[in-house]
Amino acid sequence: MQLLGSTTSPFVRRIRIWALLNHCELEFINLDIFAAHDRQLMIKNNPARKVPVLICKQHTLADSNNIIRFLLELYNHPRLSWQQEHLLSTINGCNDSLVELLLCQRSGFDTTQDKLFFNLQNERIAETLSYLNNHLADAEFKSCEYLCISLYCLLDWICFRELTDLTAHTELMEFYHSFAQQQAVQQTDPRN
Ligand SMILES: N[C@@H](CCC(=O)N[C@@H](CS)C(=O)NCC(=O)O)C(=O)O
Repeated sequence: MQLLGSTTSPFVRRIRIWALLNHCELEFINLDIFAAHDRQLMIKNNPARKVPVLICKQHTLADSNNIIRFLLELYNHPRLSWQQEHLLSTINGCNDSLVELLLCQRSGFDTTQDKLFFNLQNERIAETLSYLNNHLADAEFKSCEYLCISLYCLLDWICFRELTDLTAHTELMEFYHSFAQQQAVQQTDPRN
C-alpha cells in the first residue's frame, strides 16, 4: 500500500503514526503538493486535490477519515463509536479551520481582520480547543488510539506552525507532552 502525503500535513501524519504503531506496512510517498511534478501525482489520484491518499490493490482512497476506516477494518480493529466519531469531527473542525486560515495568510490576507470568514474560523478554533480540553479525560477519548494520535498531530502542528497559543488549555498541554515521547511520533516529526 502506498500513502501519498507530505511530512508537514497533520492529516497525513495521523495515518503514518497509526500505521507505525499497528505494524501496517505503508510506503510513504512524500510530496511537495504545490510543486508542479508532485502535484500531478496527487491530482491524478484525487480530484479533490488534497492529501492523504491511500493507494492499494482494491481502492484509491482520499481523506484521512476514509483511510482510517479502511485500515481499521483491514486489520480487524473495532470501528470508532459514535461518540468517538463526534470527537474526531471536533478535531477535524479545528484542523480544517487552521488550514483555511494558514492558506489565507499565505494568500496575503490579514486574518486578524474583523471579517465574517476569519471570525467564523477563529471562533471554531477557540471553541473546539476548549471542548477537546474539557473532554480529554472522557473514557471514550482516552481509550481510542486514533483519537489520541489525531489530537496529538493537531497540537504538534499548531506548535510547529506557531498558529495559536495553547498554554491556557492545561489538559491539552499535559497530553501533548506525554504523547510526544513515543518513537513513532519522533519518526514522523515534520521538523526532521
Ligand atoms: N478532510 C481531509 C483534509 C485533508 C487536508 O486538508 N489536507 C491538506 C494538507 S494538511 C491539503 O491537502 N491541502 C491542499 C489544499 O487545500 O489545496 C482529510 O481528513 O484528509
